[in-house]
Amino acid sequence: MSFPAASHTAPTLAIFCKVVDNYGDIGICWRLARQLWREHEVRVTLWVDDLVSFRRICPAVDVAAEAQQVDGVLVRHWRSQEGSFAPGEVADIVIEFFAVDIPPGYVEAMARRTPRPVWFNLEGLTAEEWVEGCHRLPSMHPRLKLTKHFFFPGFTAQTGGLLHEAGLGQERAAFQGDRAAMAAFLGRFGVDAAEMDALKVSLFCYPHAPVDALLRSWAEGGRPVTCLVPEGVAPASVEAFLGAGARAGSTATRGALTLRVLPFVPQPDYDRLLWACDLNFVRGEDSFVRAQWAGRPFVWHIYPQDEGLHHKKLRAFLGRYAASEHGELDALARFSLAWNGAIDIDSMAAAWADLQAALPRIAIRAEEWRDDMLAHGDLTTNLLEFARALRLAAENPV
Ligand code: TRH
Repeated sequence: MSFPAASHTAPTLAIFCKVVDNYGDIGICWRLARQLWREHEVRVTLWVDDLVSFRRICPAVDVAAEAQQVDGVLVRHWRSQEGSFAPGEVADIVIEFFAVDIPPGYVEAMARRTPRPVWFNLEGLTAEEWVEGCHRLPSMHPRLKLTKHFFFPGFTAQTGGLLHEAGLGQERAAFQGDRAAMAAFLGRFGVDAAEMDALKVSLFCYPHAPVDALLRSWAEGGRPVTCLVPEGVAPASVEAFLGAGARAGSTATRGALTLRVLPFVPQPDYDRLLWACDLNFVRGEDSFVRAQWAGRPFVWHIYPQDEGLHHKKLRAFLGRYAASEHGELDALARFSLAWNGAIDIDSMAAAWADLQAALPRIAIRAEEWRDDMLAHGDLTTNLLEFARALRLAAENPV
């Protein structure tokens, strides 16, 4: 249970993560935790409320363990808000993910600790402009002598950037440059040699996406399509297409479309899936970002929010990614808006035909965008630099 000895005074860091009803939040926190340890030797404690969901993206997790070491990270089962903590148990840097409520006993201990920890609220990703004004803003605790700072991921230099591991680009380029490796990887899911020449599409979306219409367009289209869909995604549409229950390994071909159901794969394999496909349908936050690093065309299904707020966020992203100066990307913008129910379209087949025709141009944009995003540095390094600056400022008050 003890940490590997750190050779220097790397800080300790605690992340508090609630899984809510999907995998995205733990997906992001787990990625962040691993990178902090691997690349910065930060000793991380990841508090997480739902180990069963965690295990789906990281099979090494023991769902019965109160505390366990996984990939250099101390994972603790966050069971309740109860309990008291000693100041010595508090990390140098404390991150609440998405404004979760940290246990009050832990917050009290933060206030009693010397020096007080650097405290961040790591927010959700949005392309909206207001984020630049709120990134790094402080917020005083109403009662205790503690200040929390907002940290926003984002797509511009005035935000915290995006999570990106060192070496990811080289790994991706090597994989995408090796057709045999991609064929072997996809072969694990039953994709055969002939399908390697089809348009390979991965499909990850929320249940309300118009999947039936899209599958029909692919089946009736002129170009062979192989669609790879993780188990449990769009189950009604997938089962209707298969004409049977959908399990990992289920497959059917109708017209030009072969559909294959995949197991829910561990996170590193999900990256490979995105790298190996010609087009990726992604959702939420983490798969959305991973699709951007894949450098391949993607369609985003945004997490639905009240009062259509998600449509505003979707338009803000499309405004950056598929802006009018990239007029050739209109097909992508239109398809994405329709996929998310932000506009009505007469025909999915026509929207798909337009998108398919634009794929070569979108592929160029995907690489361009990836390079632009990398220029902002990576979120983990940006966050640590900000923590260091805050610590320095606290030690040397003006
Ligand atoms: O699970 P999501 O819908 O997450 C969402 C978002 O994070 C959203 O912002 C949040 O508010 C909401 O949950 C509650 O989609 P997302 O973000 O893409 O996360 C999925 C994770 O699962 C991501 O880390 C990739 C991973 N994954 C695998 O590891 N294997 C797989 O086979 C698949 C399909 C996904």
